[in-house]
Amino acid sequence: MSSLSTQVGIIGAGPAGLFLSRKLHLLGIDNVVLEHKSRSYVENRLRAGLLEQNTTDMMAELGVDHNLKLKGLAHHGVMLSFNGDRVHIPFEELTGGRRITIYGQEYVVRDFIAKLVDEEQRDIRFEASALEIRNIHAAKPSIVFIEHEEEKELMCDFVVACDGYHGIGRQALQKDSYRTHEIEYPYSWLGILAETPPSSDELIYAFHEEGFALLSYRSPSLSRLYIQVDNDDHIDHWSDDRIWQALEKRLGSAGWKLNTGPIIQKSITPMRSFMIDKMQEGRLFIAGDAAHIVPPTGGKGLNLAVADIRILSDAFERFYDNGDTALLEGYSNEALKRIWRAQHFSNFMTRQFHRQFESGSFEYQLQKSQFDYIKNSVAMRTTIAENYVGLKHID
Ligand code: RFL
Ligand code: PHB
Repeated sequence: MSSLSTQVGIIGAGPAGLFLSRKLHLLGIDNVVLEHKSRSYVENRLRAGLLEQNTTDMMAELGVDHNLKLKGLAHHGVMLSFNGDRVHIPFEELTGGRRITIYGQEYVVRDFIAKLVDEEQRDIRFEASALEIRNIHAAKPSIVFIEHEEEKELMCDFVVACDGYHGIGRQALQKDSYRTHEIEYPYSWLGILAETPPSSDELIYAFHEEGFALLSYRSPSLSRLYIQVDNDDHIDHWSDDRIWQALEKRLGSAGWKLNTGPIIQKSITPMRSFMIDKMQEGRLFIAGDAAHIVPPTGGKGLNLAVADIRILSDAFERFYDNGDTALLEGYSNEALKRIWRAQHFSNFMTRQFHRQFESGSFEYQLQKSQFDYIKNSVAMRTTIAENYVGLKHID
């Protein structure tokens, strides 16, 4: 088996792997990224859209914010709706000027790959699948991977698994050494991308008796919208007309009109909360979706992945600077504080805005009463605003 070596071996070229690779490179730490899909596949994977200020600040620090500055859309507030009754949450006013940027994850990924591969010819290997992580308790762990049908071994000082929920990294942790938490919600999101100008300047999260709906966008001429569907529903049951009717009804409020247009992409995603409470063992570190999934209602997944990378890259910086392992050993505990906060907020937004209970039932009345409280209380609106934009520090 042919062998190569680096300081940090990274599995996965999603946001976590790409942010980490760039940051380590700027710190002078050699790294190789193995990505099992093709470049065009990862560049066109449609997912998140909402970037916290912590994330856009890090893109600026990494020098990958040129297109973000040109095309990112500043998002100053959000609209929440309950059966057509709306309340506005103005972020900047409630959080001392912090804000959100709407910029698709697919654009973030393309910008990083252009920087790393086209500009800097770095060692990012697409269609290279990690098969096994070896010797995580030894001084030189390795990743066995397959590329062009040939098995190879990447020798490293450290392995970082940024390989998403279905990756192999988590499986390499000793089975009974950590706890797993998981909730499967009894609904999914049907998401569409449509060639039509957004019908609102701000995102709208709506509870409706027929189910949740979310209005978001990607550009002044592209809208991104989601509706709640059943877990066993199928995309073929949803004609374009049926989707637009559902959106119109669920997002509707007096005097407001939904813009429609050609739907260019549609897919269904199940909603789940998932996490492990230990993200390191020996010289293996787990980051991003590989360690935690939040339902997308809080817009936190990508932002959490980036937050993990900030903590981990600071720890590598310290280690390669003076051999101090304290920050590496503290990585998991440090990252978990923000992960729990995001789990809580995402779970709250999910339960608050999805339909799960009969109208008039006890649980429904709780949802309704909580919405009325949001409308009536600046304190509650502030709580939502500061969680939504993301806390700067969590101690
Ligand atoms: P990713 O993006 O899944 O990347 C993991 C990469 O690892 C590769 N891989 C392997 N490579 C080599 N060998 C192997 N054995 C491998 N196994 C896997 C995979 O091919 C892949 O390229 O994880 P990462 O980097 O942790 O990033 C996480 C984010 O992608 C995710 O949290 C967000 O998309 C979640 N999310 C949202 N997050 C936000 O912050 N704001 C949002 O507005 C938001 N909206 C969303 C979302 C996710 C959604 N879906 C589809 C789940 C909306 C939706 C609908
Ligand atoms: C998106 O624009 O894709 C998006 C926005 C907010 C969310 C989830 C997804 O909470």
